Amino acid sequence: MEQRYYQKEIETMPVEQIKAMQSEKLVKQVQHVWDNVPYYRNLMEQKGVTPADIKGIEDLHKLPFLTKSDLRDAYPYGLLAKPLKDCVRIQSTSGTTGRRVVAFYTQKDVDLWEDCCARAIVAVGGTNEDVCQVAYGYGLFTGGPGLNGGSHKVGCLTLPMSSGNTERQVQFMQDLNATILCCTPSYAAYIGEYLAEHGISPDDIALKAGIFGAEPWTEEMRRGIEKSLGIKAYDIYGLTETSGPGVAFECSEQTGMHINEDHFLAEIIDPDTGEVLPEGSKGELVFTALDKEAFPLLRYRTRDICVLSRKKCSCGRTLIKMAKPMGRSDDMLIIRGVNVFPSQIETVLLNEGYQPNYQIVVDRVGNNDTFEVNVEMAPEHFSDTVSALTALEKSLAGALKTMLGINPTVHLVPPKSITRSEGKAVRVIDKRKLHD
Ligand code: DLL
Repeated sequence: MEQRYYQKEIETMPVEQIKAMQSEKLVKQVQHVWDNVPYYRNLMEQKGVTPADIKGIEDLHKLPFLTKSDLRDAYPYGLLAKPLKDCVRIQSTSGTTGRRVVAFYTQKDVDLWEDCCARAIVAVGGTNEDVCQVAYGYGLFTGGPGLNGGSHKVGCLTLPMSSGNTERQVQFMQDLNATILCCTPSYAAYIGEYLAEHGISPDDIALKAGIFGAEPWTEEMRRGIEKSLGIKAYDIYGLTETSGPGVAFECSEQTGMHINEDHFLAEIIDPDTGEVLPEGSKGELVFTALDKEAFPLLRYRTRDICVLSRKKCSCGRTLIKMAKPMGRSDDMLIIRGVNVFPSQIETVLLNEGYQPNYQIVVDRVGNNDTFEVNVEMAPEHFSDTVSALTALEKSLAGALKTMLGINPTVHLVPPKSITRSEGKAVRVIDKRKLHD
């Protein structure tokens, strides 16, 4: 693919220059927060740090962390760094895990966020000749508004579909020749399934690329989506607290996401000790927003577990890359004392020829954890005999045991019996929490 960039000078800037730029911005941002956010100033004072101690990115480690619980304590205005009259927008998380985060934006914040999304669209080959179908949710969720803004900046014809109503999605996709699809990977997989069921082949649609994120997904799932939609599937990462999608985006190499380092300074820390880890280590991702005016979080702990790499990228971008996050440390299940990530289970299922339609059910009976994985059968698994089905379940349980180290009970369930998601998929039902 011919390489195009949305902001070439930044995206291909020599690393030393990016670092110098980050240092300069960090010094200013720390002063801005100190002057305007008493909550964070108080955390700095508790740690005995003042803005004078922060002379560049080498001093970043001196600053205190911010966590989700700080966001809860400070809800809704406690971390706001600009008067409300200067803010033009809020976005928010769904709050399904008990944390509702409200993020504020000035017009400049919206503008820079949309630039980040525009970089992602151009990186997958998007131009003003493209038709970009945005099937992330619109509203408080950042997916729809972020990609919508990026698509406008690139000059694509934007289809602001929002999520859901798959029949209408496919109708517009065909009638208006959509070339780029933006949605969660689980919804993309569902659209692929819908096309196959309705006898629509990937050759009947004009899609060439997809920008999928907002939840963890595996390489195996990428290959499945690419095949079912006849496209290249690219990852995009972000979180409401740091603006939304576009903190990092994938390029033609498809080996991880470039972090928009001119706006976001990334660190990897040991989640238990808070110690900063060297490049290449696996740990918790921490972000410092360098340009945000209204909601400028410093050293924000994302809980996402991943690895950073400065390996040279064939796309020419010099921005550091993050690997696909393997899940959040708070998504990690501890079953019978063993750490289990839903993404590991997904990898096994797809390798064994199943679709990524599954649900993990964990419960506690007496002092023992029960661990069940419900997986939809594929048509080739249908059999008249119970013993054939039992053999398949046993074989899949064996493959999962090899990956995880513990033995699940596998239930093969009829196709379509697991609810499809139009947004983020619900993979885990942990009944142990209900008893606590
Ligand atoms: O999910 C923002 C977004 C929208 C990103 C659209 C990409 C596309 P939140 O709802 O605040 O924001 O959830 C943020 O989702 O901390 C990760 O755990 C997870 N996440 C986001 N992108 C990815 C990804 C949006 N590409 C949380 N891979 C983050 C894995 C992701 N996990």
